[in-house]
Parts: sequence; structure tokens; C-alpha cells
Amino acid sequence: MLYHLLYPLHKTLSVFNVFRYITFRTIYASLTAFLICFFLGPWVIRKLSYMQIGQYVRDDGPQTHLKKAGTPTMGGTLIIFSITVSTLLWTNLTNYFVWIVLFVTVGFGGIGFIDDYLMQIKKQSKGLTVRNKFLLQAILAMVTGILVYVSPDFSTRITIPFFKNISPDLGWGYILFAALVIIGTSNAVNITDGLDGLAIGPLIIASAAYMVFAYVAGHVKIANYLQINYVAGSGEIAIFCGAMAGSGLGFLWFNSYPAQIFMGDVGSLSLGAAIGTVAVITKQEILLALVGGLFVIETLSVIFQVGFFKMTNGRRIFRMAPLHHHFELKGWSEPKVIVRFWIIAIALALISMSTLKLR
Ligand code: 57M
Repeated sequence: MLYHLLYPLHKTLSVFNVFRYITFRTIYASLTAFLICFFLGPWVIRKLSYMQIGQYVRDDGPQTHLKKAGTPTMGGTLIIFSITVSTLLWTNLTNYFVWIVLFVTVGFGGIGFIDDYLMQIKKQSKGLTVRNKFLLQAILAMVTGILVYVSPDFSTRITIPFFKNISPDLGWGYILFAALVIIGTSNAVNITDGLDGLAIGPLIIASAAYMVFAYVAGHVKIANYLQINYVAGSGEIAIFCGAMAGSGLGFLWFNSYPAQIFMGDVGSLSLGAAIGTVAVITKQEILLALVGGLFVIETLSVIFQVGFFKMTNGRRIFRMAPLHHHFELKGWSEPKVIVRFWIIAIALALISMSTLKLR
């Protein structure tokens, strides 16, 4: 909005020229989203506490979690609000991809909201059934896949990290592939969101990494120089990624240990789906498994635990899945698990950035 209002003024006052630059707008989108979360956070926490939207804590998990009962949850509503406002303020609103990522963020936020609403407000202990949740996710993800597929000049080839000469063309199968990436990431982030700041930290890191990928993919000269897929218009997605990172930082202020607020499904499902969609749009889909490697590790820990449990009639690989619970039960303090997991996430993001050169 500011781009449309202020950039045209550069003809009278050259200083407004700065609104043309994606880098400038990305920085201010991050700051805007950060400040919205930072300043509205205390009010949201008070409001949620007043409405008694407090976390129910299962008693079969690590005992240290019992004291977290009643922590205000559904903080994801604040995250989505700040990302949306900041994106609307700083992006070029004629950009098709901007509307797709906003659609996904709000749409998956809606699914999470229904789930949280049933659990927190209607006090139905299980929320949405797994089947219904998956069905809603699948519908939204397929719609998103179609929206991306029909966008002008969008390539249905997938990028294989480290191998610039191998990029299979999936044709219309790309729609299904995109949907799988989006659903997978949404659920992987949800599984990871089980310790203070554990999900939002790696989400900030992944958003920052994709901010760079979106910028380079949308810049014809840099994309050609690095020999990566040029995606016209994806530069504006860097601004959205900036808003995600800024909003995440603002939320982390309150979600850091000991957390004053949790994001709820409304946060984890929407942010996961959003980063999945960004990976699809920027044509760095497979690389997401490395950028968001921590989410993959957490998800695999559940898959292996459940698989092994079923195959061996009740034996376990980990003390408890997802993996963060295993380390808690081994006696690591919660902040230790969180910070070490962040360190892994940063290292993986750095390796993923190196694929811009290593190919
Ligand atoms: C939701 N939700 C947290 C909070 C957050 C298939 C299975 C592995 C799924 C998994 C699961 O349900 N995962 C998704 C995880 C919950 O947090 C709420 O949920 C939102 C995210 N959706 O925003 O609103 C609890 O997590 C803690 N928390 C924090 N800080 C935060 O910033 O401390 C969350 C955010 C909160 C709080 O305690 O109450 C959750 O863990 O429930 N299931 C599990 O994780 C369960 N694992 C399990 O059953 N493992 C089995 C195998 C066979 C699958 C095993 O290993 O034997 C565990 N979860 C819990 N207790 N709580 C088991 C026991």
C-alpha cells in the first residue's frame, strides 16, 4: 500500500525513490511486523488470559510441562495479523504471488483456529479430528498448488539441490507435489512446536534464508549469474519473508523460555504452510528439507518411533517422540534443548545457502 501511495511521489521528491527497492521494503516490513507483535503482545496475552484461552497440558508428557498449564495460547493470531498488515503495507499489491502466500497463511491459520477454538473455547479435548484436519489442509494445499501452477510462465520443473543439470518436469503433477510440500511443512512445524521458542526460532531462520532465495530468484541478473531458476515477481516474496522473520522475532520476545504465550495450531499450521508455499514459489522446494531440516528431524523421530513401536509391540527408539521430549527426559534442561536445536537449525540453513554456489 505504501509502495503504491509513496513511490509515485518520487517524481516530485526523489527521496521516495527508495520505495522502489525490495531490499528497503523488506527491512521495513520486518521492522513493522516485529513492532506490531512487540507492542500488541502484552495486550494479546492479557486478553487471552481474560478469555481463559489457556493451554491444556497432557499429563503423559514430561512432568516439567505440567507447570505450563494455563499459559495463554492461540498467539498465532497475533503473528498472522502482523504478517498480513506488514505485507499489505510494504509489498506491491499487484503481485500475484503475494496474494497466494497471504491466502495460504490466513487459510491454514483458519484451520488451526478452528482446531484451537474447539479445544480452548468449546473445551473439546481433541479439537478437529485428524481426518477432518487433514482433509481441510489437503483442499487448501491443492487449491494453492493450482494457483501456483496457473501463474504465467511458472516452471513445473523441480530444483534438485547441488545438481543444476537435473530438474525433472512434473507437468500437472507439480500441483500434487506442491500440495505435499505445503501439507508436510505445516504438520512438521506443528509437531516441532512443543517447547518454548522451539518452532518459532527455526521458522525465523528459515524465513531469513528464503528471504535471500526469493530475492535472488526474482532478480534476473543474479538468478542468471547463479544459474538458478528465475521466477518473475518472486522478489516481492522476500518482503513477505521479512515480515515473517520480524513477526517471529516479536513473538519470540514473549514465547522465549519461560513462555508467556504459545502460538497454538493457528500459528504452527499457518507458518509451516506459508514457508512451504514460499519454497514452492521460489523453486527451492526440495531444499526446504535442509533449510527446515530441524522440522524434518522432529517429524522423522515420530515416524520412526511410531513405526518401531508398532513393529515391535511396544518397544521404543526414543524415550518419547518428538525428539525434543527425548532429550528432556534424558535430563537436559528445556532451554538447553531449545538453544541446541536452534544451533542445528542455523547450521542447516547455512549449508542450504551454500547451494547457491555449490551446484
Ligand atoms: C502438537 N503440541 C504440544 C501449543 C502449541 C503424532 C504425535 C507425535 C503428535 C504429537 C503432537 O500432538 N504434536 C502436535 C504439539 C503442546 O503445545 C500446544 O500445541 C500447539 C502446537 N500445535 O502452540 O498450543 C504442548 O507443547 C508444550 N509447548 C511448550 N512451549 C511452546 O512454545 O512448552 C508448546 C509450545 C504444550 C506445552 O507443554 O502443552 C504437545 O506436545 O502436546 N504428540 C506428541 O507430541 C506426544 N507424543 C507422543 O504421544 N509420543 C509417543 C509416540 C508413540 C508418538 C511416544 O513417543 O511414545 C507428546 N505430547 C505431550 N505429551 N504433550 C506425548 C506426551
